[in-house]
Amino acid sequence: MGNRQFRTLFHRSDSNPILTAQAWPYPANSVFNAGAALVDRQTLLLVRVEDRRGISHLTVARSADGVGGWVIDPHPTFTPSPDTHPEEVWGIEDPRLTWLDERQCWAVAYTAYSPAGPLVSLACTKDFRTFTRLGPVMPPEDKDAALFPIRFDDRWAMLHRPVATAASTGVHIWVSFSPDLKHWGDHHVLIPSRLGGWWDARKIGLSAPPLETPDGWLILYHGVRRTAGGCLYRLGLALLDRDDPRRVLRRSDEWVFGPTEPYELNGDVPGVVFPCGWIRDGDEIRLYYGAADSCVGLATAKLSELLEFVKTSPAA
Ligand code: BMA
Repeated sequence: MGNRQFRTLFHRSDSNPILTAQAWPYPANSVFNAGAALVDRQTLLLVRVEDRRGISHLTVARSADGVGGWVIDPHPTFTPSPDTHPEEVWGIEDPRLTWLDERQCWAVAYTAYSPAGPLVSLACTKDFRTFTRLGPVMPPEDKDAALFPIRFDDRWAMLHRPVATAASTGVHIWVSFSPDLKHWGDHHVLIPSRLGGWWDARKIGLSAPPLETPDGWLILYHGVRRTAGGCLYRLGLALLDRDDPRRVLRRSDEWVFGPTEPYELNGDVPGVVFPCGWIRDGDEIRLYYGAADSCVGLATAKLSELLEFVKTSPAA
């Protein structure tokens, strides 16, 4: 008899959900889909906060151990600026954070919700107090973007997820390049969504930013399964070539993390786990994810186990 269990790579924190709207210092409908960074040896989450209008902004929460004792900014930290950036009139959402050593700043790739649809915007910050906008970098509809921390042959690279409305086989993760973070081109489909009954059929998108490892760039992405009971958001892994992020080396067939707990199955959007950030601490990975578009959960994994799993996944 073989092993009758699927392998568990990610382990939920006993403290879940670690951040909720009830614990927020000001009125919030929901707090979810947080970007993550290690800043001054503290874990910093840039949390998406949705108000009762339905408009989102981003607020910083800090913790010494990344699990509890969160100190949350008493007011919204990074807010939409529709007067100067009309594309943000319906809010800013789902930030992914990347440290750019060359510029000595954190890049924030976020979704600006414009009347023409969601699009990708970039901003930079050194202190998570003031943010300098680079403005919109991808037209609608496009979201789920993150920068790589380094240049490849002198060019910055970004993963993102455009949506083509014409008869298409689904929406895929793309990679694009830029000399200056402002002008983007040389667009390639990188990870296509699958078809039919697959867990990641027709709609996928990047989750946390690409993580550099000796084996290549570890990619965590979400796949959306449409069911009669609604959509299920689950996570899979892929590995990109370290020197050429246009090359997918491996891609997991099976999803590795999905909604099972009450706080993931009940909320504004049931059946969703949606990470926007992870933090590496030695061999430990701490994954921060939005649960049911309502609260923030934490799951941990061993990087060595994730790599072992993805390296034994099919060649892409
Ligand atoms: C996606 C994004 C996320 C959200 C998810 C589930 O399209 O809009 O912000 O968490 O849907 O509702």
